[in-house]
Amino acid sequence: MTVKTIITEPNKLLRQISKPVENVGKQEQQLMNDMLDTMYDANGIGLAAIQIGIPKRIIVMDIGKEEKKEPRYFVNPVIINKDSIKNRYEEGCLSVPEQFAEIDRPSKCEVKYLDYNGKKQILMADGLLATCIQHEMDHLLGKVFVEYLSPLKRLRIKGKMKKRERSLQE
Ligand code: GNR
Ligand code: NI
Repeated sequence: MTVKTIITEPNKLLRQISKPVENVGKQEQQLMNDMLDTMYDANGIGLAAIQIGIPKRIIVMDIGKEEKKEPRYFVNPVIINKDSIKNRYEEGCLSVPEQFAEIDRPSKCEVKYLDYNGKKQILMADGLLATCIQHEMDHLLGKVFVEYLSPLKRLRIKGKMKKRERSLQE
């Protein structure tokens, strides 16, 4: 169990496409443990492996209340169905620290994946869970939520990120 460094924008690794995992073994479980530690440490509700620099199709998530942990693990997730109705959420990303924006995504999605033990699962997600799964799956395709924004909004976030970077270096 180790807290890893989360990669932040701008970094080419975040554009990399993650590869499916061949089997869920000790190494993958170790990675999932580290990802969960890293996510909890950063107070996030989800994390994709690429955010700690590993281009594997693995996601961890916990949208539960702080008191009781409800970790979820998704290996090789595939969305098999999504609602045509959209839902708007104010999203943030641990790779774009302290920046938030409203994003529309399908309000529900059905996802098939392998769990922590390599067992096949199907989940019908809605609400924040559906939003978070889609946000994480974008990371697996090298996509970050700011790419949904207008060029102007993106530019503003870029500027704020630079400013934040400078203030942290002082
Ligand atoms: O911690 C996170 N919160 C969040 C809030 C709304 C929509 C998506 C997210 S995911 C984010 C963690 C993260 O960056 N995962 O990739
Ligand atoms: Ni993110």
